[in-house]
Amino acid sequence: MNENKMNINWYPGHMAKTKKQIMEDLKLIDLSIEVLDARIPISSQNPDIGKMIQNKKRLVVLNKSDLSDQEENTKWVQYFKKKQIPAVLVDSVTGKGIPEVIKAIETIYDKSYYDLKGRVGKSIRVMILGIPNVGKSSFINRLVKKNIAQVGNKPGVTRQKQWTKIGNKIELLDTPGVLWPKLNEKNAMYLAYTGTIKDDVLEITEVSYQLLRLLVKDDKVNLMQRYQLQEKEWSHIFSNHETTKNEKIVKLMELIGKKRGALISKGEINYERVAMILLDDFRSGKLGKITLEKVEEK
Ligand SMILES: Nc1nc2c(ncn2[C@@H]2O[C@H](COP(=O)(O)OP(=O)(O)OP(=O)(O)O)[C@@H](O)[C@H]2O)c(=O)[nH]1
Ligand SMILES: [Mg+2]
Repeated sequence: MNENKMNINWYPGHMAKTKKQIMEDLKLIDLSIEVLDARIPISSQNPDIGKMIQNKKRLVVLNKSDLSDQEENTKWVQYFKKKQIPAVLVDSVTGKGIPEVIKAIETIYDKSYYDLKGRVGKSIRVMILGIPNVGKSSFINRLVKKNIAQVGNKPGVTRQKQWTKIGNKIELLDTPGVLWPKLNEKNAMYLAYTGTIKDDVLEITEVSYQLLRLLVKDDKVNLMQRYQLQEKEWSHIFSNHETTKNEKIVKLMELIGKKRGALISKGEINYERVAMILLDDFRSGKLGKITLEKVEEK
């Protein structure tokens, strides 16, 4: 992997400014909701979040849980619970999990909190935080049940603080805080697989190749099904003692390419095309529900 390509400057020059803005906004709120990608709950988390929100209450939303493995989802909820952080599984496209989020917010801020703060009858003030593309806007739209935030858009430049009421107990700061992920080599690759790091800054054949390496280990069944691979085709590649692991993965890419007709001419494989197919299939969930970061590894 090319080192220069890995060390992407996500928000050149804006990082300090963004952080300052978030720190300002955080002063106004009671509870921060951290939106994570359920397929990569660690790599999609900002490592400084704990320090940033300090003694504020926290809630984790494991978003895109429709794309991740159900068993792993449950394990991740337990993982955060052990750290005293309530976590809720959400699919912000369909709105699954949203009622549970509202319930969780209300549970975190029970009546005693307001009595203590002398804020009886006041609303809970909430802010959404998360790295780019994790689904903050989609989640906010679901939470307030209308399209106030623009999905798929880049964070805006000018901004006015606006609070949106959710029911009669919750007030939401309508601008989410965009955090930066930690970009060590491993995290960066996970973020590339999920499409958080844009393909034009990384070599897509390399990203796809590395993803396939991972999938071969844990998700053989998904690959076999999606590309209609035969067991004997698989073992022909993987039982060959004369090829290296790298060569085996390339052979598998070629096989998938043949199955999909991703050819340049005369049977020559179009690797870039295969790479696109694999990445699209993974990101859209066509390869099945797959969690890349497992709790056991943490
Ligand atoms: N399958 C699935 N897709 C989702 C979910 N939430 C968001 N998406 C998709 O993820 C992409 C990014 O969603 P956004 O809501 O724009 O993400 P964001 O965090 O606001 O992104 P920025 O504003 O760029 O920081 C869009 O294509 C959404 O449709 C989810 O729960 N499941
Ligand atoms: Mg957004």
